[in-house]
Amino acid sequence: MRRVHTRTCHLCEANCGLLIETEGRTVLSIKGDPDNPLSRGHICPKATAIADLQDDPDRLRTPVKRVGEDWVEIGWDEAYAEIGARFAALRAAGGAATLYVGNPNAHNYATSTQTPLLKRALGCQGIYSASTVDQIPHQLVQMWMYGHNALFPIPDIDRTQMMLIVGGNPLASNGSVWTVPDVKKRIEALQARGGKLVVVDPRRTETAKIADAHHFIRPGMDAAFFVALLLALDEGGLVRPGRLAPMLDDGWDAAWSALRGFDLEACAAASGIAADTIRGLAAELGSGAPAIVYGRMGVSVAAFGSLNQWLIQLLNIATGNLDREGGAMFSQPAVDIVGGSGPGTYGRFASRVSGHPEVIGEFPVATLAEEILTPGEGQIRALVTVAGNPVLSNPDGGLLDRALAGLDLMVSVDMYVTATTRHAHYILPPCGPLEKDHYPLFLAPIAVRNFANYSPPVLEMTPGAKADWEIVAELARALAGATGQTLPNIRPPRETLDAMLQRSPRGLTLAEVEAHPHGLDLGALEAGALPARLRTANKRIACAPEKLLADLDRLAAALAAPPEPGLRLIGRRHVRNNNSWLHNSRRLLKGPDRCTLMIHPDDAAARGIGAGATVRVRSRVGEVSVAVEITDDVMPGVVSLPHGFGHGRKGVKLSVAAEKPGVSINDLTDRARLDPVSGNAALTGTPVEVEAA
Ligand SMILES: Nc1nc2c(c(=O)[nH]1)N[C@H]1C(S)=C(S)[C@@H](COP(=O)(O)OP(=O)(O)OC[C@H]3O[C@@H](n4cnc5c(=O)[nH]c(N)nc54)[C@H](O)[C@@H]3O)O[C@H]1N2
Ligand SMILES: Nc1nc2c(c(=O)[nH]1)N[C@H]1C(S)=C(S)[C@@H](COP(=O)(O)OP(=O)(O)OC[C@H]3O[C@@H](n4cnc5c(=O)[nH]c(N)nc54)[C@H](O)[C@@H]3O)O[C@H]1N2
Ligand code: SF4
Ligand SMILES: [Mo]
Repeated sequence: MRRVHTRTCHLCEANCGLLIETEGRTVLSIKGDPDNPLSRGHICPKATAIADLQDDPDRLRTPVKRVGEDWVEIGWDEAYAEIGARFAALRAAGGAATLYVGNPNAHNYATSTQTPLLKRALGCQGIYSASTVDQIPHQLVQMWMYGHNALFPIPDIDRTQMMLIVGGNPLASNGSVWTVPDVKKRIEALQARGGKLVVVDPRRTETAKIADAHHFIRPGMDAAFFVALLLALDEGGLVRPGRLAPMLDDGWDAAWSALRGFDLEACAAASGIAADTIRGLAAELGSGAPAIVYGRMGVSVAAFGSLNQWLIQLLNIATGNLDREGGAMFSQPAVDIVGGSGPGTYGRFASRVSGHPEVIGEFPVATLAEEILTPGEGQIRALVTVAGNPVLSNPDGGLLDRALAGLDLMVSVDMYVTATTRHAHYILPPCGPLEKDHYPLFLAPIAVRNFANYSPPVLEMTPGAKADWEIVAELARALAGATGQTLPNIRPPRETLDAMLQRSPRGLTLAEVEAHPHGLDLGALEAGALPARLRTANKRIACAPEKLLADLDRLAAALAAPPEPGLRLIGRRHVRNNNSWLHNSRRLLKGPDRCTLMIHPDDAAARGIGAGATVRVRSRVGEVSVAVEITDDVMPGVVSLPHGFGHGRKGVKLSVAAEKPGVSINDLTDRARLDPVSGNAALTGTPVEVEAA
């Protein structure tokens, strides 16, 4: 029988509504849902690949155990028992264990209800996750300024007149830390009403190409650019927080006295953007019309990631655009994570080898390899990964690769044998993507409208299969049982979700949400939401968190140092890829090889490199060989390589991806380069040498 199912796409942050037509277990089509109030029918090529994922013969359907270089199938109970026994022995011998949680967990509410118990069973103090190669600076700055790490300001693109995007490429990524499906149409609407989009990026990206203006910036120098923008506002008498003024604490003046110690011209020169261009941008941002500054991956995965996110907040406050229609706004989601969880933590304990402070219970992934490789009490000897591929996604993946190979116990909850999971002793695969329910727990709160949408499973679960949350829950109990711990009984995630909905200020039930299969629209974001949402003790915005104010000295030192010569490597995303996975879908793989090194014609000529040549790219930690793409879309002195490739490693079982395996940018990125405040890896701006192979 043919049926059309409504569903929220779980692949990226955009949360598009889908219409999935099935006949039995066959997916006939996947289309955008025109009646979804948030995505309005938008869809990207990745969504159709959900069917490929569901049917992929390479996708593991049963647990497997590694015996030498072979994988043998094993029953669930046997797997849990063996893992439990090995874990108990390892713990008895004093070995430490930890957890790595990957990006797909942000799109899986059910698993997130279980991972805290897995952490507890493993006995680890802090965990590792994709957050420290991604958005942790946002969360840290929000925790310090607004009192809760999940108080994300959301760019109100639909009502703004001026949007400045720094280090984000929503035309490829479909938005990040910003659920904004159909972003291209929203940008076009902004332009049609006389508004303007300006992009600051070392590459003329897909977004830059449709923007009203684009400015190249020297990788890693955004903090200097933001300081220059603030100084230009000050110089022009445009610092006008207006109705925000009573909400600002004493830090506001402290921040300005520190900022005024910088020189606008020197900051502009360091960023590579002319001072007068910056003055022009300040005039537009400070005009009084609704305006937004938004910064994403390019400014987060940088050595000044936290400083950048702080300076962005100051810009939106200085121009009176925080918590205002058409500015950076705060949501009132159906499930209120802010009200329902603690604010987040910092520095309660530190990482063993390098002493990095814990941030919201996490250690920097940049330190995972050293924690595995450095002997001593607390050395990590066991690792569980849940939906993560750190060998390809973490800095100095080559070293991590070698570190994982030496673990005494590694268990991966994943459906593929990847660059990472090939080191596992056991892989526990979840059911197919269409066999799970879905609620965008972490993404609805960052959407451009308040909305809720629950999707039941499209297909019945295959007998013997399990959802991720069940695997994580059962694994946690197996580990706990083997080491004499008891964990609470398993509570079905649907029940937890229903309780979270009911506890939140809107007081919805899951049944009420489910009654709206196309999504429940809870209205536009409301101006003036912040005072009731602020979680700081004094109910004011903490404008100059101590660690950030102090970090301005590091910026000053960087500005005083002579610029280092040589090329800088940056990353890139493509609309047909998703991090390191979805590379095994033939329909997404179509077209020319996307894993190329973009290089400016002048830089290519200076090295005698011709079009299509294969080059060697070398950094402090590694080397790759890759074909070049000569283009003036990258600024001189900058080269760009996409991340997520590198499927050619021995033992990876991704037969389609293997046709165009590419190389991993993270064999070049350096774990020693990170933002010391948040521990986020500085993936961007890696110094590299490029030469003809
Ligand atoms: N140089 C560089 N590195 C980067 C980035 C960059 O821009 N440049 N981006 C960073 C960012 S933003 C992120 S978020 C990280 C991502 O880093 P990770 O989360 O470590 O890696 P992913 O590539 O997302 O891999 C996801 C894994 O989960 C598996 N998987 C997918 N869906 C499911 C599921 O439903 N259940 C289970 N159990 N497994 C599943 C896939 O098979 C894959 O192995 O990479 C980061 N790394
Ligand atoms: N198609 C697709 N969509 C995705 C993903 C994917 O892999 N593929 N991944 C998802 C995930 S996990 C995330 S976190 C988001 C990320 O979403 P975005 O942040 O929008 O995506 P990126 O393409 O990483 O954009 C970063 C931009 O920063 C620029 N950049 C690099 N270095 C610098 C710098 O020093 N300064 C400045 N100003 N810019 C710099 C890069 O050229 C790039 O254009 O995308 C999500 N959506
Ligand atoms: S933009 Fe993201 S959410 Fe929308 S269809 Fe594509 S992958 Fe899915
Ligand atoms: Mo991400």
